Amino acid sequence: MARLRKSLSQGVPGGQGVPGGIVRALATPRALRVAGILALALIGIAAAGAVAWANEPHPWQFGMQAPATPVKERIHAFHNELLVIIFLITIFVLGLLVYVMVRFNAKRHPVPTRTSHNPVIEVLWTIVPVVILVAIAIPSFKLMYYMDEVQNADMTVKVTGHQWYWTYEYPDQGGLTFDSNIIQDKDLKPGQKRLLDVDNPLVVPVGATVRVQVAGTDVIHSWYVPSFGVQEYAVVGRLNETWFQVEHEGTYYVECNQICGVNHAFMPIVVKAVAKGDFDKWLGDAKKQFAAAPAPGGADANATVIAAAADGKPAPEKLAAGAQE
Ligand SMILES: [Cu+2]
Repeated sequence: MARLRKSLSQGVPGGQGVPGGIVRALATPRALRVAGILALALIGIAAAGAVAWANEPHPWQFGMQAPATPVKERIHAFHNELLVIIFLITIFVLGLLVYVMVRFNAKRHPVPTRTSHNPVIEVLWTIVPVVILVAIAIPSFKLMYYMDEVQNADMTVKVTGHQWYWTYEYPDQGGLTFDSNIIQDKDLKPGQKRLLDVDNPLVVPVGATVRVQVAGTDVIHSWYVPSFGVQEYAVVGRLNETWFQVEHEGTYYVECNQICGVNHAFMPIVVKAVAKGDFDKWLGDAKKQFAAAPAPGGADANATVIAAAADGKPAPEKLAAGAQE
């Protein structure tokens, strides 16, 4: 660094162009060694991220969770494209700043020029950013519309946010409905994740296109699964829609993503993506387990979760007890 400072203060032989002192300073064996170590560390971090199958938050997590749906894959790809653009712009601006500091400092350039306008540069610095923004906007809108709506869904799941738990409903399955509550610390079994595991996770088949409808009954919550690229607000009186198609079997752990009151941190989301056969088996069991979930106003397929929850639907323990009646 001392060498770099000295080179900078000495200025540039020849007076014009790229400061040769900086180039010399950056080419020293020590600087090259440091750059090499940094590059290796970056490659290591990138490789670790690619290998680890992150489907839950990890301590000191770096970067986004690994994608499990086509939407999230596209979000990753777009993110990486933007990183390249941002990197190039930042390097360009940094280069300009360094050039100005070296070439036009008071010592080297005691008599400032009186230039106040340069039409060519002014047009360029208007047009070029516009072109860059349009180039970013086109894939951005494409992705937004791709995420927005799905035409041919294989199944529908309705998610309702409450203070402070979630209700899942399968309207295509005779209105199968159940609540998903956090497992309290004292009830955790070995292997269960504190603050992340729930009693009844949402189960979906791998490969199926799932339409997700999200609603709320009290305050705003947010149903959020980063590996799916899904984040949808649960708002009273609104039915928001999104979709996902999970490509990898696994359990995805997340949490509500909109501050919704004192127990906001205690309404995790667990989505299990299982093979089609396992899903059918689970469906059979779940229908029996939650059969006596009499949604007030009729347990038909059209009974909405909103109505059920607003009328004070019983807790899962009660539901299970009711099933034995
Ligand atoms: Cu919340």
